[in-house]
Amino acid sequence: MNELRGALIGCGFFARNQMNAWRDLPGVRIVALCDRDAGRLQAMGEDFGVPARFTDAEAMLRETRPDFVDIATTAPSHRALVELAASLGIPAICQKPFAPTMADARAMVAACERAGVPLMVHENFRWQSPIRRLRAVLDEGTIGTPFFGRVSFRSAFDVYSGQPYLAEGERFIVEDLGIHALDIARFLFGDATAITTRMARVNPLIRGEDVATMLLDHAAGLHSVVDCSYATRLEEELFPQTLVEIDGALGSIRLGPGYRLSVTDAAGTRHEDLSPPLLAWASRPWHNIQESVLLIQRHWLETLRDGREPDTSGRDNLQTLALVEAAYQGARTGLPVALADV
Ligand code: NAD
Ligand code: 89V
Repeated sequence: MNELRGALIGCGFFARNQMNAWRDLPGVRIVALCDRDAGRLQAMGEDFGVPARFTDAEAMLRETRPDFVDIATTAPSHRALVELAASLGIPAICQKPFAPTMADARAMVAACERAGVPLMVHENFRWQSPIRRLRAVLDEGTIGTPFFGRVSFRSAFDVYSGQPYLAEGERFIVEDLGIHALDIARFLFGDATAITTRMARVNPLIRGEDVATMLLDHAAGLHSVVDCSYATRLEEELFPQTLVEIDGALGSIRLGPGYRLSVTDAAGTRHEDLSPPLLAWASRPWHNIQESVLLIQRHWLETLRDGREPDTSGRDNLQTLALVEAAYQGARTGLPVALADV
C-alpha cells in the first residue's frame, strides 16, 4: 500500500486533533503544514515533526503536490482554499461549517466536480461510535417504523475560551453545533423537507444565538426535534454528549447521559454502555469528538483509495448546510421553511 502524503492548512485549536489522528492512522503522513500565523505554524511543526512549513497555501500545494489537503481553517477561508485545491487537482477535506453561504458551498462542490477531485466535509459527529451503534440498532428494525426522533445537545460548557470566534459571530449555535445535530438527524432519519425554528440568546456576553429548537419534517414521514443550548446548567455537565430519542411503532431507543443505550422492543428492554474509548492522545470530555476525528479520517483514506464518494462529501453536506440556512431564515419569520426553497 503506497503511503498517502497529506498537507494541512490551519494549525489552530482543533487541527491538533486532526494531526494526532493522522499520526495514528497507517498508510498516511502529513508532509507539510500551512498557517498564516507563524507562531502557530512553528508550534504545530515542532510538536508533530513536520519540517515543511508555509505561510501561503498556494505555495505549499504547488511545491509539495500532496495526495490530499486537509483544510482546518474557519469558514470564511473555505471557498478560496477548496477552489485552490480543485484548480491544482488535489483532493480536499474541508472542516465544518462547509461555507458561510449556500452559494459558496454550491460553488465549491461544482469546482471539485469539474476538476474531478474528491471533496469531503469534516462533519464528524455522525462518526462518533455511540451514534454509529445507535444507527446499527435502528437498522435492525426491532422497534418498527420510527415516527418520532429527537437529537439533543444541552450544555453550559465554556466553549468560548478555546474558540473565541464563537462569541463574536452574528450566528452561533446552529452554525457551529446545531449543524452537527442536524447532520445526525439526517444520518438517522433521512433528509428533511421542512424545518421550523425558534432561537434565543441567553448569554449577554456573546453576539449570536446560544439556544435553538428545531422541528424537522422528514421525507420518510417521521418528525424530529433537534434542540441545542450552550446556556443550560445541569446537575451533571454532559458536554459534548449528544442525546437521542427514537420512538417506533414497536418500541423505542434512547441514547442517554453517560453514553447509555436503552432499547425497548418485543423482547423487553436491554442496555449497552457505549462509552467511547479514550485514545492515547485524547482528553476528557473531548474524547468522544476526538475518536470521531480518527474514524472520519480513516473513512477518507478508504474512500480515496477505493475511488468512492465519502459519506459526508461536499455534495451530501449541501443538505446539512441547507438545514442551517433554513433554520436562520425560519427563526426570522417564525414560519416553516421548505428545504426546496433554500
Ligand atoms: P482557529 O482559529 O483556532 O484555527 C484556524 C487557523 O487557521 C488559525 O491558526 C489561522 O491563522 C489559520 N488560517 C485561517 N485562514 C488561513 C489561510 N487562508 N491560510 C493559512 N492559514 C489560515 O480555529 P479552530 O477552532 O481550530 O476551528 C477551525 C475549524 O474547525 C472551524 O471551522 C471550526 O468550526 C471547526 N471545528 C470543528 C470541530 C469538529 O468537531 N468538527 C470542533 C472544533 C472546531
Ligand atoms: O464540534 C464543534 O464544532 C465545536 C463545539 C463542540 C465547541 O461546538 O465547535
